Parts: sequence; structure tokens; C-alpha cells
Amino acid sequence: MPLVQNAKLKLYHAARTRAAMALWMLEELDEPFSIELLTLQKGDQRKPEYLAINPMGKVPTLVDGDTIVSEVSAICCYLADAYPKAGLAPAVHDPLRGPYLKWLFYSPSCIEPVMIDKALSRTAAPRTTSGWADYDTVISVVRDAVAKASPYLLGERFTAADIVIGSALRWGIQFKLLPDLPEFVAYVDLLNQRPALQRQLAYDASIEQQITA
Ligand SMILES: N[C@@H](CCC(=O)N[C@@H](CS)C(=O)NCC(=O)O)C(=O)O
Repeated sequence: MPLVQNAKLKLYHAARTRAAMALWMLEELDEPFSIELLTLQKGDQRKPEYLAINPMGKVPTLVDGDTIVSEVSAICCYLADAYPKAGLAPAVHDPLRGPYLKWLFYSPSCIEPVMIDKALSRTAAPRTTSGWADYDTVISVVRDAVAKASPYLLGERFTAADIVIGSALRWGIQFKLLPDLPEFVAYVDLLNQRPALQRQLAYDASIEQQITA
């Protein structure tokens, strides 16, 4: 892990959160970065100095020099474009850019809301009112895409969209909020083999040990 103190790239991170996706993304980039660890249980995310960069008081937040980005998909989108050497995004005029952006934002816009409805046993808003569809439709759309993945969503090329969609599927299956369809399991298993994801998981496991020690 190119973890370097005072690096230009800094991730505000907390273990076992959506920030894991931003950390995985940074690991894929292979650029030096530093981590500012927040302990959510202690309320670090509501301290004035953190609210100044993320007024919602949520992790993750990425700082890159003078640029501040929050929202996981926006962070992944930003990093892939700002550090193109890693090849994690199709270029703006590449025909694959459309599906890339769609999958990058499909997770927070559609998959997360239906998972949260399920987790809270909440009656879903009518699909004509909400910005997403009913659970079965949302899942079947992503299932079709994953079934066609060869091996990644956009074909041979791994992109930031795989980080966001793959993470949603991994957590959804783990917490039984998504069905463990063979297509989902095969795709998640493939992503689990990525050394960058393994480094992120090892880092989060180590900080969790420190918090609980
Ligand atoms: N829409 C945000 C969601 C971030 C989020 O909900 N983070 C949670 C952890 S998974 C958090 O910071 N919770 C602390 C709190 O709300 O106090 C994103 O995609 O980055």
C-alpha cells in the first residue's frame, strides 16, 4: 500500500463503512496517499473541522490538494479521471463511457435504496415517485449486466464501476439484502482476487482490531 504521511491525496476513512470503496479505489491507483482515520462511534464525523469539509458528517471524503470530493461514486469517478494512468475509466468520448457512468451511479441511486428498504422492512415508495424501480427490477437489471460481464462489467477492462457495483453486491449478499445468485457470487469471487481489494480488506481488519483492542 503506498500509504505516505502528508501525501497530496488524503482519504477520511472509517472501518466497516462505505469508505472501503474509496480505499479500494486508491489501492487500485497505486498513487501515494494518506489516511485520516475517523471513529464514528466517538462522533469524529460531527466535529466542526470535519463538517467543514463534509457538512453531512459522512465518510468518506477525499482531499486532493485543493480539491475536496465526497460521495463514494463521485470520489471513484474523480480519481479515475484525475489519475488516468491507472486506466480505471473509459475516456469521455469512448462509447463505453456511457455504461461506465451508468454503473458507477446505479449503485447509490438504485441498489442502495432497495437494500435499505429491505433492511428496514420498509414499504417501498411507488416506483413512479421514487428515483429507482421496485426491488426485483433493480436486481434483475444488475443481474443481466453481471451475467454478461466478461469478466468485468465493461468487458476485459476493470474499471471503477466494478469497485462500486462489486462492493454493493458483496455487502448485499453478506448481509442477506441481495439474493446470492450464481452470477453475483461468481462476479464477487472474481473481484475478491484483486490484490488491491485484499490490501483494503487487510487494512480495515487491522484498524478494527485496534478499535476493539
Ligand atoms: N452517500 C454517501 C453515504 C456515506 C455514508 O452513509 N457513510 C456512513 C458510513 S457507511 C457514515 O458516514 N455514517 C456516519 C453518520 O451518519 O454519522 C456516500 O456515498 O459516500
